[in-house]
Amino acid sequence: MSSGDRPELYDFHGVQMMPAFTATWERVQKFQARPDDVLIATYPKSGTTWVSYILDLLHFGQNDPERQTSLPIYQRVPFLEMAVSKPEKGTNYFGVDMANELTTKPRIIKTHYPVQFVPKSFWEQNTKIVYVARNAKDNMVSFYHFDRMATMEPAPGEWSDYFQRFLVGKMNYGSWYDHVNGWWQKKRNYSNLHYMFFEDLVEVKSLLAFVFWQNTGLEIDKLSRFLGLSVTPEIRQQITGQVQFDQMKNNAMTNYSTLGEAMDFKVSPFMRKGKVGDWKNHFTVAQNEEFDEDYEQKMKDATLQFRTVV
Ligand code: PPS
Repeated sequence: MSSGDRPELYDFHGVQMMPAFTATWERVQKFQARPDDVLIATYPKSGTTWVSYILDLLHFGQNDPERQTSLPIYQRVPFLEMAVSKPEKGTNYFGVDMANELTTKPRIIKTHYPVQFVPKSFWEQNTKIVYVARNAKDNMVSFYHFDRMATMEPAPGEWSDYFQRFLVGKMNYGSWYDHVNGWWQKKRNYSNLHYMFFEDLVEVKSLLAFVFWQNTGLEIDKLSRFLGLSVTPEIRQQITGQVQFDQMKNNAMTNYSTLGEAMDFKVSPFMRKGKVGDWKNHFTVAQNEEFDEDYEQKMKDATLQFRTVV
């Protein structure tokens, strides 16, 4: 699975993980969440950066213009469990320290942990949590291209092997199926959890100009209500424009171009396509059939539904 200096996955409390996300486990588990923190939780490649940016703009977009031009999203929203010290690659990142050092109110913090790994103080403090899920097919494709270009990830190998690995959960952060279901179950007994979907955020362009931005805007409304923020229609429209794919792709604060050598954009950019349905360009007919059959076995909870096209 690994090649060159790419890391290996290993079993960590029953989940496939890589060392960069478990090295500070004890300290992360002791992290002291606060009632006014906001945690964004996702399976990798589900729209984390997109929703992180929306959260940041909702909270700080109006009153801190300098933040918008000088602080990359991965510094504004620390990645709690990430621990990487590779000065030769321009990377030195300890998310737990960065989260502890945040001076903003709220502190917006990112994690890819499955629900059972989340530090207990988040539950004890009744912290607001936003979970973003993306349909498995597009999630797999996005993860594949990310693993090709993110030099700190395990090497993806051939697409056909990657496809099989995804089905059995041999991915960094384990099984997509367990992740999305675990968080969905949590909603039943933890009301401060807002579960949202990548597909709902994507704009469906209509010929009628007045319905442009409708979908992103609706999701921003729902998020604002959950966060207890009142957002004017003007601000909602402004944020909707700022978080469209092309805007974020061209924004050095959101496109990860400032990260150094940890990502090789010549292989694939971080802001790659941002589409629903790109899986159709990757899945063979046979793979699609195998996937659908397997999916039916694994996704028994009919209340959790994904869209693979918009
Ligand atoms: S990470 O590394 O886990 O934090 O990645 P994450 O941010 O979760 O997911 C990256 C994918 O989200 C897409 N993206 C967007 N799509 C549409 N619109 C906007 N504004 C947007 N921002 C990020 C990004 O392009 C990755 O998906 P793919 O399919 O690879 O393009």
